[in-house]
Amino acid sequence: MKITSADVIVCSPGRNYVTIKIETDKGIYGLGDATLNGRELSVVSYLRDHLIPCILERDPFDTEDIWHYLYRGVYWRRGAVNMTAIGAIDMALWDIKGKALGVPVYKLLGGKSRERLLAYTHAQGIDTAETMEAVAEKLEKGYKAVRVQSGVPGVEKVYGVSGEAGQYEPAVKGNKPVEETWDTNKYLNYIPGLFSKVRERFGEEVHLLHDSHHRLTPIEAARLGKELEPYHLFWLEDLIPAENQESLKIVRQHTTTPIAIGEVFNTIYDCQDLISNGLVDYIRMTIAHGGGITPMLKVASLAALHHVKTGCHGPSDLSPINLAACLHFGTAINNFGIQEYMGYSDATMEVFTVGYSFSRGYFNLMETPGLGVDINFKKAKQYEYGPAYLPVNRLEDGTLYNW
Ligand code: KDG
Ligand code: MG
Repeated sequence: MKITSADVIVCSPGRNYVTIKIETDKGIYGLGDATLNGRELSVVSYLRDHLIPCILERDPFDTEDIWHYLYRGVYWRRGAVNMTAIGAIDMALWDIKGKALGVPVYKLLGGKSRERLLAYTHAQGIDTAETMEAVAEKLEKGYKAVRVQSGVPGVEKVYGVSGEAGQYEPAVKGNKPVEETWDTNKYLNYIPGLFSKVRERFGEEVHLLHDSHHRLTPIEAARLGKELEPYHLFWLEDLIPAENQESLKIVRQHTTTPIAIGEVFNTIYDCQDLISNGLVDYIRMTIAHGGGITPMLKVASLAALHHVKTGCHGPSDLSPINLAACLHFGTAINNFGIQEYMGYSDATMEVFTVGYSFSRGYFNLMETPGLGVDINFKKAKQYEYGPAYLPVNRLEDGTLYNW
């Protein structure tokens, strides 16, 4: 079998998505998600101008060699744009392999390690009362795990909270990022009380998660982890920006609250030290931004050696193709932890059809060959791309801060 052509589709059914379609001489095609929120067109250009020409005529079954060709062979390694593009190609090749053999991708990755996959969703509100109602609503829908984010008194707009009814979408349409403000002190004073109330009302059984979205220093993170200990979180996510990984030791020395990091990582080298030094409990890397299924199997193997489980990033700013790839990966590996699931807009689900279902807190994979996902090009064309950016963050005195 040979790759004969490939192209990239950019569409915006509710939000921007980039999809690669790779065609073969046997009439089988594969799809991959190449979405990088706020930097979509850079990945499109990288794929069209540089990577696609390198994969023509190759046998799509040679995923290992093609991956190394694109990773080592280009000389310039790592980076979000590069690895998202490689990830999309790798995903599409696994899709082709599954379709060619008539089996779902998970069967090629080790087979079935579990019947269904635990997922967590997001509950958010502008204040404690609204957040509690949002949690209640998710539990009524059958979710077993809920990420709780709330507006903080005295802070105008907080990560994870939309301020309007409906799905939270941080990327704002326009030609440059909007600005938000942040106050760590107000946040740290508020969050433990919120979780105390959530536990008191909803009991011990529900898994609770929280995302600090890279906003704390190590010692502030240590304080938050410690103060949240009585509420037994499933995980506390992205407490600190993870460039300086040594600093996670400070957090670890002070708290038993489980730590999840890695949604912005794109190679195994970004998480190697964190995992092998026992500094995280869950690795958040996802298939699209982690360079594809091929390298993520290696991340999972490394993680398994150190008691670390997966918790793949699965926001609505990655398409259902990435989610499907995460579910095949999660079905096959032994150390699956949990899958993030925000749900998708009706417009998104008009464009993509999927081979998984979601019920009462768990995903079930169908036995569709390949990744089990498709895209409707006619519909996709009706939703035109428009630039959208993630916000930037400033402290109240104007200092630029982590978003
Ligand atoms: O594009 C950025 C979002 O995907 C990110 O802000 C979402 O932190 C996030 C999460 O945990 O889903
Ligand atoms: Mg996050």
